[in-house]
Amino acid sequence: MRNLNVAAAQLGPIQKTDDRKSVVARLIGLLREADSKKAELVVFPELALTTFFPRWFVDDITQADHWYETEMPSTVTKPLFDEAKKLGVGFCLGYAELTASGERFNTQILVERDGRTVAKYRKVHIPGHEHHEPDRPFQHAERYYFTPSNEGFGVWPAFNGRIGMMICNDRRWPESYRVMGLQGVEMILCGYNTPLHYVPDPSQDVLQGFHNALVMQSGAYQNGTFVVGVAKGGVEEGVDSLADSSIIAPSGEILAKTITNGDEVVTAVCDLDWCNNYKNTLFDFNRYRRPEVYGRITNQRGSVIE
Ligand code: CDT
Repeated sequence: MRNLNVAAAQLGPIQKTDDRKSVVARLIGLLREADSKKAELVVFPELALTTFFPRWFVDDITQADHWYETEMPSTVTKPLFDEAKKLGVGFCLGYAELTASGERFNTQILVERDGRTVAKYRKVHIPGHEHHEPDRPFQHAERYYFTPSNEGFGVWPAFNGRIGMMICNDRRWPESYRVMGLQGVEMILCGYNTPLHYVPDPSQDVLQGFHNALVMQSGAYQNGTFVVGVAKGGVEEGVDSLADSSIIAPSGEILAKTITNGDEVVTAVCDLDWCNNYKNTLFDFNRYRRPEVYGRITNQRGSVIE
């Protein structure tokens, strides 16, 4: 048995006027609650330090610089890192990253229980639109604010297991899970901000919770891995977002799920050896996969009708 007690630390809304200091205080509160539940790893949502700013468009992108972090930790985020190290709890935190060379990424950082930074993951699949679409009730201009990362999906030895990361829209793409599955991933950490209203096709609105569970449970099962999906939910600046944070087993079963759309911590003890029940049987990749007939997966982007 390799038990890892993991916490999904869901956030309720962060409004535009909430400053970083108050948000970090909320994160520390959730961290302490997770610690009181004996969690060793606490997973926070995507863009967990600010409101979901891609819902507004600015003509000059530098006007949005204040939403991004230029260092991690910074003076304002350091108390979270210090408290986690003091408690001996690791964490995964999503934030907007502005690099020294001026690149903008939607990023998650993974920090071990001793305070060591394990890795940064930068979002690969960037949804939404590049340009201002004034007819929308709210923007989802992630493709304006973030560069899609070309670094791909890593898996790192940490927390006595093999840990991978993805961010929000990545969870809808089977390739995200499979690339990590092919590196022996045992737990995938995923923060998200998912508006309940999907502007391009509102018929999907009532299915948001179903689709969220569908993709993460399938990805877990098909790759023999735990998945921890953590929301920033509730009504943020008038936009209602999905909560439903959950911890999913390699069987595809949900072990723990939030019941509110506000700040809430749920935990589950995850035996990472459970992954082998799936990795060594039905999903024994080495025995059963047929990469020689999967060429289209990496050779083309859109579907080709011949
Ligand atoms: N943050 C993020 O990636 N959200 C998307 C919303 C749908 S695309 C407008 C998601 O896949 O949940």
